[in-house]
Amino acid sequence: MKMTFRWYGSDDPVTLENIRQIPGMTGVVSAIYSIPVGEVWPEEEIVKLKKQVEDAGLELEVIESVPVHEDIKLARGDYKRYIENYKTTIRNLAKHGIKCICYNFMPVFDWTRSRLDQPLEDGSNALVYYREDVDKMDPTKLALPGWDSSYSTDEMSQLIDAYKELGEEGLWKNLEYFIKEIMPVAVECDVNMGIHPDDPPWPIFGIPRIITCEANLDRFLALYPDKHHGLTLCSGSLGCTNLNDIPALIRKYGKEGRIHFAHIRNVKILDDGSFEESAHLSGCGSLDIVEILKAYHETGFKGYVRPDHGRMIWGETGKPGYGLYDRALGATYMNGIWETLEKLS
Ligand code: DNO
Repeated sequence: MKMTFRWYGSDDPVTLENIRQIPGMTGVVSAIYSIPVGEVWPEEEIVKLKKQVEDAGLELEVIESVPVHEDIKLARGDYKRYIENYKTTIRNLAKHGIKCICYNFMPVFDWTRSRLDQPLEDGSNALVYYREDVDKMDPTKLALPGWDSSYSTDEMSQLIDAYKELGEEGLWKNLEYFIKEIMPVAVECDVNMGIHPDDPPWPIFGIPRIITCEANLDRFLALYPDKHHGLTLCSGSLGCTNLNDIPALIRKYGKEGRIHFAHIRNVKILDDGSFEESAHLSGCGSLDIVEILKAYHETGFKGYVRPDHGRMIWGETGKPGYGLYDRALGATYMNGIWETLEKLS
């Protein structure tokens, strides 16, 4: 495996120099944030980003994410042009050494939480999803980091209605169309595409979500029978429900060579199905991180790993989930487990 760290570009309070000093870090996963969703990523911009990362002594082989325009997910408006743009972006990225692209097919909202700075018992704070609070939220007036904030309340409300009307099967159909269009290009360019599961893996606000469980991951992978068509297996997204057995999913899809990128984090599942993001250590949450790494190890995983969301600790402020300290602790913990597994095998 290759240990990486998410970096949000020059505006990220966590610098490349900080990241370089985390033991065992090979590179960052990043994106070009200035390009409107749906437009082509120009080669000059890619070269600039790559050079900036490499000058700091790190690699850039993974992009998280190339976002998918809502019109593609709804198969409406300019979606054919956006799909052509997506293909050009894959080609442009491949020309400059990108080997893996992470994306998602979540309607409107990427990850959803009820609070981004819930104080925990130990004085740190973390992202949480309390069902009761989410049920009271008005989705047309929400803004969370990582979401497209360019919609007005009216536009948001229309968008949500369009997805309600589309329903799960409609979304599957549009996903299938998109995959069958882009995958031949990814195969030709030898780029691994890793879809990120829906977070959380259940429908919210009446909007369908489909990348949620084993049966749906099977259905997704069957859409295109080539290893380049694969997963970003996110332990924290799929793992915030007991219905998903993460080590079993890793063993299954890992053996098939379909996991290209591993997001590893822990979550504490609460009795009513709510969850709190916890420190990576197994004892702090509901997931067994040693078992997760064992599953990757057993299947000979050679892909990219990154510590996922961390808590805010030691007074750090910054992008929720993406501070330096707790993610660095997570990476170090995982490197320790991996080294042990290597030496014991
Ligand atoms: C959350 C992230 C996601 C992920 C996208 C991939 O912190 O894991 O926002 O980057 O869903 O497209």
